[in-house]
Amino acid sequence: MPVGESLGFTLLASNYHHAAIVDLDGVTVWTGAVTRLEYALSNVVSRHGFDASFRENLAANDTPEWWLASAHPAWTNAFDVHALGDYDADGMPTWAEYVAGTHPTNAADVLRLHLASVTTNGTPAVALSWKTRAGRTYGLYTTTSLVENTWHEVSRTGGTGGAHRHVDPLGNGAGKGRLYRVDVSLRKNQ
Ligand SMILES: [Ca+2]
Repeated sequence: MPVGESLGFTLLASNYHHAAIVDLDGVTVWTGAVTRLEYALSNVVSRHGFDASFRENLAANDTPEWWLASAHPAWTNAFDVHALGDYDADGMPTWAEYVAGTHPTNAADVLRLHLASVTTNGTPAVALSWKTRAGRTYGLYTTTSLVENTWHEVSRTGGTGGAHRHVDPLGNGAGKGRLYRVDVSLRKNQ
């Protein structure tokens, strides 16, 4: 282009995304959240680097709108309502199913901890298992008292897409009640 002229850009976000950041020569010159942005460089007399970053639109609890729309054909608006609801009544709200990688309209697809009594090396133990999904990290916790509510981490593992099984020897706690909890978190940037 001739020196001294202006150059205009039109940034168009795809569905369920928005333009978020514009950098010029490595410096942020615009931030916001719009689906369409007109940006102009005027009086251009030298070489410039222009970068535009787009982000996904997030509903309640950081649930991506595109994921909600892909999960149910009618979920194309009221995204917060859908994210916070429990459409399949499996006890897990839709936003949590996004984190867990389960399907929010299929009650059979849900993160659930299964327990079984087993014996390991001649002593009582409990076998805990659950289905995992890739891209998630699972923490298994136990406590002997909901009153104290002090949870101890038993294991931490990455999801593979298969079942994960952990055998917890009961040891001296064999005679006490023991509770277990499994937490899941989404690993970002994968
Ligand atoms: Ca659900």
